[in-house]
Amino acid sequence: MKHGRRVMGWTAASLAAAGVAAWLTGAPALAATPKTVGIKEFTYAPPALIVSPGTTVTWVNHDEEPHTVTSATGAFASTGLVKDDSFAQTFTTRGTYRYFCALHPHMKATVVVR
Ligand SMILES: [Cu+2]
Repeated sequence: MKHGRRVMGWTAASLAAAGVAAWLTGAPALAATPKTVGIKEFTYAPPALIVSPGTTVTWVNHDEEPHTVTSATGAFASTGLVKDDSFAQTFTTRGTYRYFCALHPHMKATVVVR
């Protein structure tokens, strides 16, 4: 646990440094980097994605089987995504967003906006 916290701190410091570098050079801020969740072998990857408010998350289905991205609270819902289909959702409010696949309800994952 202590090791994990140290790694987190290092990562945050590096991201902050990169953000300053991006600001100095006029490059787009890191917060604008698109975030993608892959769906493969009936699994969302990563299972827990942490993003900043305002981030658009894109899901891409890599399976032959159709899947959905369905909010557990009804906050958002994709249609059935066939292979190589994608679904995008922009998260503006901080919180924990659990979602699942309506076709395979054992498939579950989370987006954390903070
Ligand atoms: Cu599914």
